[in-house]
Amino acid sequence: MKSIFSKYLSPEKWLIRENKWACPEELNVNESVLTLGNGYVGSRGIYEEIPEGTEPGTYIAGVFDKAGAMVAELVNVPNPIDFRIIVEGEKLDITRMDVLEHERVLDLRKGILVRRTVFMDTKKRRFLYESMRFFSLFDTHVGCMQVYFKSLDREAKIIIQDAIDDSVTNAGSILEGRKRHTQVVDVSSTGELTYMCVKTYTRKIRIAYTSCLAVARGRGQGMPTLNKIFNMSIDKGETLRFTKIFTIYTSRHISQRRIKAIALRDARKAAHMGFEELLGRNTEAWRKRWAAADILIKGDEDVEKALRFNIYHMIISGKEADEDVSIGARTLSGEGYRGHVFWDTEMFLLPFYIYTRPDIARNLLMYRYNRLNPAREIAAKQGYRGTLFPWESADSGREVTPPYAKNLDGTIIEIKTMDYEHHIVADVAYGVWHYHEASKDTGFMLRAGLEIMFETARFWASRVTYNKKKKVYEIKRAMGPDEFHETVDNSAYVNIMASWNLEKAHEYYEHFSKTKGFYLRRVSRKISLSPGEVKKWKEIAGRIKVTHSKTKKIIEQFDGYLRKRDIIIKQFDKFFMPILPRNVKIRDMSKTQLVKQADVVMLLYLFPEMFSKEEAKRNYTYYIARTLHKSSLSPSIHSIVGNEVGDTARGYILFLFSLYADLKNTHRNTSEGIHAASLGGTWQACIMGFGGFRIMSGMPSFEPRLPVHWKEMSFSIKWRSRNLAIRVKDTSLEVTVFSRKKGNQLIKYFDSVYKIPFNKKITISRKR
Ligand code: IFM
Repeated sequence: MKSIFSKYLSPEKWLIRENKWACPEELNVNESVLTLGNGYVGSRGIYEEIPEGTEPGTYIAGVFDKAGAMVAELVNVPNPIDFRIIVEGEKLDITRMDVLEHERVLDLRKGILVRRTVFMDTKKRRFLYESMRFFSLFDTHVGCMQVYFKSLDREAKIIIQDAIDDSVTNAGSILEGRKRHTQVVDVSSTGELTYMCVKTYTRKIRIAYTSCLAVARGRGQGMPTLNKIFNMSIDKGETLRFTKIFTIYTSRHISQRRIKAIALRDARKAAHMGFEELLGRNTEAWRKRWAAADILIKGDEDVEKALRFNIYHMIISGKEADEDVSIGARTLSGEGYRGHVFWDTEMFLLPFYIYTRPDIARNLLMYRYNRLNPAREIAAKQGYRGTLFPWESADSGREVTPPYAKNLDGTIIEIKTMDYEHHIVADVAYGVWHYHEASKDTGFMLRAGLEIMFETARFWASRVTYNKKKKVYEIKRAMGPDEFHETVDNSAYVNIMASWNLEKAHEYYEHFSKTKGFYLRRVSRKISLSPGEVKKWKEIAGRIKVTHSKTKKIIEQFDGYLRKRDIIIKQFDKFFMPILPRNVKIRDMSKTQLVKQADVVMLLYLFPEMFSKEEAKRNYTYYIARTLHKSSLSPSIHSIVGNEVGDTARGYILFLFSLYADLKNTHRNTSEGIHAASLGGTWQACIMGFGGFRIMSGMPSFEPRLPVHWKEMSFSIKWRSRNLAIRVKDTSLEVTVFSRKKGNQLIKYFDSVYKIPFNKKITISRKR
């Protein structure tokens, strides 16, 4: 792209390109893919002129509303990216005018979106339109957009329309139709700034916008204008420059009384700084984020770039310094799943933040902690003790799973996940354990982590039933990750996770009673926990039923699974992904052994020390032949386990499928937003899968298995206040431990443990 903005762009390996204008089917997909954001706000990659069929989406972390919806949903707030040029009666519009040249580029390294389009009107006059915008990662309330407009053939009269469009609506699921969640409560202008404040209907959250538009001719000084619609004339060959700087604040963190004053004050500061300075601060913030998060792959530049795309979307989804928001299943890039938070966060996304931005990981867990009370209410309502996190969560922490949804075959079905997918309880506990194990953040455990661990264990102790005859504890009528089988008894995933949760809570209790007795007593008092109750957890944990099939020598996914109709998948699509056998209907899935997503295989991944290599291989081999991967959460986990058990070719294909989930729209629904779990799963498939990184016996352990054509992979992980720079090669591991504290770092490489001195590059080698 030869653009006025080219000078800002990073090298090609950081650029995602839209080379041709998105045809109607791709329009909304590309809007998700090219989303900009900074954790605070997400803004879909729309065309500024708002063409027909576009789905503008601006979402602010934590801003939900319920007006007209079955359940609370992420609000599509007014859109600040609305800028139109009308040339003598014809709107510059990618869907209406002839487009002679077009390109958009998302710069992953800097979080900027650049566009260059040459339009031709009905009188065959050509116009060059170039734009660039970003939502600052440094000044997270600030966004900037610059537009250059040039008349290439003749002089022309033009009308400019600039807006913060408050008429946007949530697209509405197929169930309810479009709905608007905000109403304007204040519009005014002061000095060079326009101000608009809207209020959400049910939650009454105020969202305040300021905007400052400056217009310049050629290289001239920009003149601010308060006009939203105005006429101009442009000479042949002349260029006009429009610079829009806007700010967004909500009353989530600022009192309603002060919001206007703060918004205007900061808007003035931003306007004073100007485009270049704001861009510089944004670029520097991105540089720091990438320093911790980048993964370099020698031998496959395409994969490296696609991986960066996945990481980019996680960077723009993680909010700093906010213990009250989490990340929805479609991030802040679309309205899929109404912005709700699932187990996707703790099991798929959290590891990325744990190892690159532990403060954000901690926030995500604090979001759950701050919603323990509603979760206690959910447990009590279902007749249990402790805490039962909602299957789908929004702002309040109450259950927001909608009662109906669209099934894979397009039919509308009743949803049961909220009544049975109780594994969410142990998933959150697993997240707490994972974060603590990698960070040793004792402060977090004392403030929040222990309470989560104890209340989740308490839930399971009340959820199990004792089978006197068999002398085992059972969990009846639950649902594992494989949602094809809705209410099953003794799901292996649920039972093993429950057992692990009980065991871990007991272990933490013992450990902290010895090391931090005062604090432990405080937590225990708060939740009326007695040593007797904790002892019982241990007893239950050891006797929870998990069925192993003697004939097949595998774990049975749930009671009676192996008696279901056995169907082996034999056909695959162009991505080598399984095709549903013709003679099976989606509605009959529960009668078969077909699996939707990693269930038993998920356990193999989560508990590497629990299963021998042979066991892992047997189970993987059985289940992979029956798994349809009808969830974006599935391929990455199967890739990791496949790679570990020697199914490397398929492991790599599954990795690619996860890697390109959104770039290639492989699930055909990227238009509804980026698949968050796939982002995190892809990251884990690299670091945990190919890098072979796990926590073993409390230390970082590596058993790398790189794809054959990858020469090396380099990445960093944060480990207990240290930074480990890792370079993985076929037969060696290079480690540098950056640390302020002296002392060796123990690292396991295959079967041996090495003492790595700090601040020194060490290479460990092995024979092939
Ligand atoms: O959490 C997942 C679930 O496991 C499968 N269906 C989609 C949900 C949101 O991604």
